[in-house]
Amino acid sequence: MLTDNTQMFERDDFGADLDDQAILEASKFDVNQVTLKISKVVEMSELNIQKLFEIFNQYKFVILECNPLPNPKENLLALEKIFGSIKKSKRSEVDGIIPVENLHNSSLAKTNVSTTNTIHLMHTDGSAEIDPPKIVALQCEIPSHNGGLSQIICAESIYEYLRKNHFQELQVLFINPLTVTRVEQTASRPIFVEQEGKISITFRTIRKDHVSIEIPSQIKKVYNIINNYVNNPKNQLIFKLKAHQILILDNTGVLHGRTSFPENEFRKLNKLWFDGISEYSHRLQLGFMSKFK
Ligand SMILES: O=C(O)CCC(=O)C(=O)O
Ligand SMILES: [Fe+2]
Repeated sequence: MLTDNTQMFERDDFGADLDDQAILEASKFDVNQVTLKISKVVEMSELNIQKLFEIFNQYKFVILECNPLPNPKENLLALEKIFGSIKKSKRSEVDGIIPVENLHNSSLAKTNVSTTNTIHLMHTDGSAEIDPPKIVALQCEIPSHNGGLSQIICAESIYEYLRKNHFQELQVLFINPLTVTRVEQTASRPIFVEQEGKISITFRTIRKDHVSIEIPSQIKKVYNIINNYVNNPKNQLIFKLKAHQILILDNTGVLHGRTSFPENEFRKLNKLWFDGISEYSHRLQLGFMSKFK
């Protein structure tokens, strides 16, 4: 079983040869139920803000579909009012936006899978940061024609899978930390953390890139179980982001990834991180409730 799944994502690693239609159909996910159409973020009505939170709190992600703007980044930046202060990463531009596009053979593409056309395996953002972003927004400016599909899996479904099938291992996950190191940044925390009855996740799939992950021997087995579970397309919600859509994720409540796309296709996303602290914080439900209390 381990080998099957590994082959599945390694095949994708060598080019976008997975059949998009087959993947989308296997996922059987109707993206319309998480999509909210608005004109522009700064003009969102209270009713639409209410709908945004309803979808976000139920699914742990939402897709905002905006009318085209001459400068689409305006919509992305305006989300700060709802999702809290912008958090910068090492790759952020002055406004905080992190460009996500294939940089081919540049030195950045060698250290950052985000700026390649290869598969971005399931992860939470900022796992090497001491304080990872609570919210991640990915705005699609130009989708690729083939591949480049967005993949999501809820932390709660991983937890439920482990609770039913690997109960002992689930317990050790809360105690033993993963240490994730990227260039000069490093952070250590357990995959699942419980605080005041709420559970959050941090996870990164191991691959041959510049992020190193130290896994204590006590959780090696369960780490591999999670790795295989989350990278199996059958367990993922899969869809294609369109131009003018912004995918907004609870970075403590879901893992995300994207399939590969052809080297000769141009695909462009803008990414922005938020800290979740805003006048709307009390309406945001991050992570998921523990079933044990
Ligand atoms: O390219 C995408 O769709 C997602 C990219 C991503 O997850 C990232 O840059 O962290
Ligand atoms: Fe990401």
